[in-house]
Amino acid sequence: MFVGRVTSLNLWDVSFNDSEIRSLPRCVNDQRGNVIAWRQFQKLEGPFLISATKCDDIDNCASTPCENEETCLDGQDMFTCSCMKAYTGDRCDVNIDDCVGNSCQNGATCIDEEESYTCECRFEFTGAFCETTIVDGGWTTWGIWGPCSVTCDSGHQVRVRDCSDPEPENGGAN
Ligand SMILES: [Ca+2]
Ligand SMILES: [Ca+2]
Repeated sequence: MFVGRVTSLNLWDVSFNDSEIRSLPRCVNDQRGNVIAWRQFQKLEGPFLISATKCDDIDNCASTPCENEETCLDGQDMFTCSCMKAYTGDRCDVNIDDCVGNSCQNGATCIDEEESYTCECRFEFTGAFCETTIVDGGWTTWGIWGPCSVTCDSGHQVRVRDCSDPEPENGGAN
């Protein structure tokens, strides 16, 4: 029983001398054995481990197996995806987690993107990393009453307060 790896086999019903064997063209599809050609042998069932040779190989990248427009490298009976950008995995289908070691602050949620991330802030924070606290303006206490507009009958008096305690900051209410 044959044990091993068969990568090519052609059988002829004539014998060749050494120089004729050496002169047989390689990787030419129409130059095949007239008893059995590799193309037929490939279809036989047996205890063989058959793999395509350079001569039989196809473009394994033809089906564009790599995702996210990453580069496919054709190999012998295989392909390799070369992930240069934001992805990893055998088919460049796994988005690299850019949230690892992220700089989002104050309990923000990190949103992974392509070669970057964004911070989704809790409501009282803002900034790219949610590092800035939003301060809503607050009322001061009332000032003292002003003078009455008349000396008798009905008049009016004025007192004021401002929205400045604290001053609104970073987009807070005012
Ligand atoms: Ca190939
Ligand atoms: Ca990512």
